[in-house]
Amino acid sequence: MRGLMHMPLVVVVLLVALLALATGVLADNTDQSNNGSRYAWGENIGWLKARPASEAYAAGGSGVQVTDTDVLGYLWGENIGWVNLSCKNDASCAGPAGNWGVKNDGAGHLSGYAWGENVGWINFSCSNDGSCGTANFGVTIATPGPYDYLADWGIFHGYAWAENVGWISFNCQNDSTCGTAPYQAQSGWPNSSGDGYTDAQHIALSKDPFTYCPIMRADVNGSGTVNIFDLANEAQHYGQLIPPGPARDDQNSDRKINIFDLALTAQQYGKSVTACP
Ligand SMILES: [Ca+2]
Ligand SMILES: [Ca+2]
Ligand SMILES: [Ca+2]
Repeated sequence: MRGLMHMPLVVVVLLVALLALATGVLADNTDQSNNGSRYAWGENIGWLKARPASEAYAAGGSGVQVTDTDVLGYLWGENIGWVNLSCKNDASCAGPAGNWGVKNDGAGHLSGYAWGENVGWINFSCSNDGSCGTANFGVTIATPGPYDYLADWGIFHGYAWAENVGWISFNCQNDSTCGTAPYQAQSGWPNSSGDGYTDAQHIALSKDPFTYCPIMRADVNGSGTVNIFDLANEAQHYGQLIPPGPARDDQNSDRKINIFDLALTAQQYGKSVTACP
């Protein structure tokens, strides 16, 4: 204890937090492009970070990990310390606080509560307490739509409400600050590898959801094989911008469908996604 007393407070706090984390769920899938998409902004508390700078994008971190059913891991608040997103992090769901945490309905609509060690409960959806009639808020995660870029999947939108410190915004689009202070948070979920097959699809095929597979990318109709139907799909939208062309056809993500996309798909011709790692 004497040694502890001589440490700066911040070091002690970090050590305690690390000890807590050591017993918890350690994995995150935030900011897969490593472009800084890992921030939320609290109007009264400043920045919250969804993946620590010291950690790589991979299983094994303390940051935010989204699954089909839960949002796990921790946010780190520069001014408020750790925000625990689920009782599952430290296997405390059978404890007196019950089975609390931020939940995912599988379509990116979040609900439930997080717990800030210094700020109390943080509400991720007005549906939690039936208050949507008076203040319609919540946090969502973008999921695949016909014209949505793969690069846009997993981006957080909307607000959470912290009972003691007010609104927490997960995207600069919420408050029109993208021009001056751009920020967002992006999860790898539902497509941690960025290839167009969701994590759930990888897992159903016993494939690694963190590994980009060019065969999956080229299988634009999701049939499991790259063949003439995928090329025909692209040819049907040849020359189109996105939208109205479907983003899934755009192999090189340059927002138009042309010969380069057909060529990339042709490179995988005849292959099955069973060949993916
Ligand atoms: Ca994927
Ligand atoms: Ca196909
Ligand atoms: Ca293209």
